[in-house]
Amino acid sequence: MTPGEIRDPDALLERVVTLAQRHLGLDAVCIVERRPDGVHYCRAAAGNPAAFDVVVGAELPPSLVALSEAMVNGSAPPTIDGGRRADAPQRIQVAVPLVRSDGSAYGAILALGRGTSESLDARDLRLLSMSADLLLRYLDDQRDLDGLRAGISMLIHERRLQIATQPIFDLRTGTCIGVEALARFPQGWGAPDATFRAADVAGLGVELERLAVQQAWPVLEKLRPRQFLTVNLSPVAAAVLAERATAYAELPLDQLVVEITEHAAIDSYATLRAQLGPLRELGLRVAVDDAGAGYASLRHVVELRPDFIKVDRDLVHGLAEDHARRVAVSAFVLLSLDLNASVIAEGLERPADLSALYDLGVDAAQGYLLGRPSTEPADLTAWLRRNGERAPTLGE
Ligand code: G
Ligand code: MN
Repeated sequence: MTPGEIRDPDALLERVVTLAQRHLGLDAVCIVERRPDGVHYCRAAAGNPAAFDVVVGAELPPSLVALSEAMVNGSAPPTIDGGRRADAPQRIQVAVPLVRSDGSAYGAILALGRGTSESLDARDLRLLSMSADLLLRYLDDQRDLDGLRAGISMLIHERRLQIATQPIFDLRTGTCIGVEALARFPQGWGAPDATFRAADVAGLGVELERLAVQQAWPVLEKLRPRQFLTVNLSPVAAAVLAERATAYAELPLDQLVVEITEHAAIDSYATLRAQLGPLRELGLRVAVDDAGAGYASLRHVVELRPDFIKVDRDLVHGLAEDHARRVAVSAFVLLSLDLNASVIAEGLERPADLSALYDLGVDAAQGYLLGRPSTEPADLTAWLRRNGERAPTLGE
């Protein structure tokens, strides 16, 4: 499963019961979950479930438990019962089991009606079985999501997030002007980006971002006077954390840069500007991250008036041999002049691209060529010391 594929939970359940009920033309359709404690519980229903004493969010009435249980434990096949039984002469029951992809039972879909079942046939049973298949994908996703949420909660609880730093150098002077804080998770969690996306899906995105900022805090103490620390924040987290930050007067805001990730959609620029505004007045600076990587980057730049434009590595890598990339980077340089911002090239890996950036008037750069992200305190100390002297890899 990739987290992005998880669909809206209850909407799908509602849709399935509604469609099934309309198609079958019966009075009610419901989705039953048999819980580990053996209780048969109605998760969703359409039509008029009350006519059969079925209530969403409550136990199934005793009269339907046997049918549901027969589906769950496989003792009866998918069934159309036309109400020929003496105890329920007028009742029609169509039922199929809900079995997870790992073979474990989840519950059943029950369709209920009054009258006789003459108009119902095997095709109707197939429709209900197909609906069950659809639901199973969702149920599996749901279980994955629960697991994901538990995992992310554990990460946050145990603060298992390390900070790597990566230096940013001024291309004219070779000075280390600042470092970016990059979150690193324990082995098995895959790329940090994916973990943040997963946390978002699990509803824990802001909390995880907050932990990253907290873990990055100690770096601030190591900076020299004019150096900065950048932290990556989604627009939502930036707004939430900005609200809380006003409480901390002791923050060295003039050494802090918030990188607003460019992939993220921004619902309201006005709100974000208003929330960041007071902090920016106190010295907080803002960077637009991954500029040029998505359609929104120009809008971010224009609306947020950042202090830094961080040009995405896809535009930087190979620009020495690519006219179009150079023109695109120049556009950001021009824009930065107008906004009184600085341009930082990201993902610099090749010396040829370094000189091309220099020639285009880009202010600063970051990338494997100048320093790989590192969790070693010694690396950080060495980078921060590079103050004023011209680094051997920079310029001619
Ligand atoms: O979106 P953002 O620019 O914050 O992404 C930073 C990520 O890019 C980090 O995970 C970091 O490890 C990675 N990174 C940093 N420098 C380079 C580089 O020169 N090349 C590549 N491919 N990745 C880099
Ligand atoms: Mn970044």
